[in-house]
Amino acid sequence: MTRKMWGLIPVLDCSQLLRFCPSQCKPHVLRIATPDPRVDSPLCTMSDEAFVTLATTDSYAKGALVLGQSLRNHNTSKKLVVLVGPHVAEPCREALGSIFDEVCLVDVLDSGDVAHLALMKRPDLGVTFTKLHCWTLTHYSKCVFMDADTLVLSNVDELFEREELSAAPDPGWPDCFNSGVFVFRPSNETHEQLLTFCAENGSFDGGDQGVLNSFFNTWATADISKHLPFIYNLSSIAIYSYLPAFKQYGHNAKVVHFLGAVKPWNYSYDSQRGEMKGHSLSPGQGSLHPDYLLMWWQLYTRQVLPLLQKAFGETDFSSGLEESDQNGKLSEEVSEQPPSPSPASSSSPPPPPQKRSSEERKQRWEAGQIDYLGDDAFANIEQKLDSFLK
Ligand SMILES: [Mn+2]
Repeated sequence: MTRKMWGLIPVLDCSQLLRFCPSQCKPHVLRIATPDPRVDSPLCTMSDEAFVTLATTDSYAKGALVLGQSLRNHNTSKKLVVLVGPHVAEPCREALGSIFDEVCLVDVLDSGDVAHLALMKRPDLGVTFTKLHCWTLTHYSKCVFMDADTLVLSNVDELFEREELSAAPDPGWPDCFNSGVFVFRPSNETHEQLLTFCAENGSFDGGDQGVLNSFFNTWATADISKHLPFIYNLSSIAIYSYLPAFKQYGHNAKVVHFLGAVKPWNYSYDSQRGEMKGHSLSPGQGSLHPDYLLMWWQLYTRQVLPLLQKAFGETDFSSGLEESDQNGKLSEEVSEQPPSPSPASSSSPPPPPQKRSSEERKQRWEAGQIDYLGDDAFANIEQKLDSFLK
């Protein structure tokens, strides 16, 4: 019912946005989508609670689109808000506008206030300051922030029963919370305190997680109800570091977090074969669970890509898709291979993948060179694990 309303939200283009004078902009966030048509409409879901995410680049915008759509697919009753940085292209914002209730442009450089001053002092923390802007969404009483590299597997509206600041433990240092998913209460006062704190103390990890853990520094010990179960922020890193626990509890997972340097959108996908292509990876860098990765790509190709194609129109953009030609051979893969020595060999089938001995595989695994899409695919690991557990 509410979905029909999205078409009514006017999305302003860049020139329209420029008419907003930054110095007159009292709120820290420019709301691109005007709320008026919704407020007056009886069809509108009245919710003063929202899921909030952040996209600072076009790649992260893809992540935000997938996350937003996954929340819609699981029938959230909450509003969806995306904060976008100034570098996100107009067509991406337009696509975001068809999934999110609000697309808010955050330009810390233009905010002319505490945020700007903080940025002058700590220019390295630009993205962090952009994320902290979520505290200025004071037209909501409570929000759940979710990183654009998360994916929702079931309805998670119950998170709104929690208080600020609720979050799940970080898999790397469980006395810290992971800032990929957290419950917070928007407040201009908290926002200013956070910025001042940030400008004065910096961030011990260079990002928002360091700042937030230093600021909400009693999280580990004060109130267990603020510890979200790990199933609300399951990272692939944790899956591989404690597989038996994943086998025991993994099926309850509600939110997957693609932590780490390699994100789902850094892979490419053959939609005809329904396969991931991991060749953009250097070995050992990635640690994404193939099943969740596939889920991300399926949602992206079915529900997000059409929106991007519509918004970009004739303009080229990187879809991340690879097309198989009639022979079922990947065109992009072919172009990456060295030229064939003779025309005859180019039509012969590709050689079977090299079989590694189990000792060699073990060595590669221990050296961090894990073949997540091949020998070390989750199905194979699970099989091995089953043989131990039986
Ligand atoms: Mn993240």
